[in-house]
Amino acid sequence: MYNVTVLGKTCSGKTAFCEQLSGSKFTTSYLKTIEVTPYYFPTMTIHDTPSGNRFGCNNDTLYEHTDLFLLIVNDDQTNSNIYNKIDKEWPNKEWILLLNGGGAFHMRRRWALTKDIRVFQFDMKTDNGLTPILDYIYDLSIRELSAQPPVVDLRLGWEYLDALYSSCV
Ligand SMILES: Nc1nc2c(ncn2[C@@H]2O[C@H](COP(=O)(O)OP(=O)(O)OP(=O)(O)O)[C@@H](O)[C@H]2O)c(=O)[nH]1
Ligand SMILES: [Mg+2]
Repeated sequence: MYNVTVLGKTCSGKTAFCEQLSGSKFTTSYLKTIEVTPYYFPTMTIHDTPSGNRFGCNNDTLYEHTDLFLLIVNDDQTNSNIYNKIDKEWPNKEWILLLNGGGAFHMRRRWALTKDIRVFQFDMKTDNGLTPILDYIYDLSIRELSAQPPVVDLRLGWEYLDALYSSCV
């Protein structure tokens, strides 16, 4: 199963994004996320995360098993603390930067370019730009599934070899 983890500051739109992907209607109401919340899809699990470290949660195991990080931002900055922290510990993970809102995000885009990170932009209120993001993530998760065939295939392979061998003797 492909593991996706959604990161970002408080009120950047992490939960709204996850809810929207699971078919919920957009709402302006806000409820702070206080624990990691999984959203299940056929080929992947997307984990919504609480922002900050208010509850002292340790997400190391989640980060370790994450195949793809989605960093959601709704402000324009030259750097990302959360990226720096995670990349230091787990370099070479796949990242995507999601720009939430209609701004130009010049600094964020430049930052992503220097890190070779793919950028998407969307606005959930208008439901604009979500489909290409979901398609892209879905393609990545499918690629992962085909790269690691189920174990049962290997077992069948051994049975086949066994039969081949005994018919030769
Ligand atoms: N107009 C507009 N509002 C948005 C968008 N995304 C999120 N919001 C609003 O921003 C507020 C916060 O969104 P959440 O998704 O709950 O934020 P969060 O990143 O999960 O916040 P924490 O759980 O505190 O970390 C909500 O009131 C949303 O309705 C968007 O794309 N457009
Ligand atoms: Mg949230």
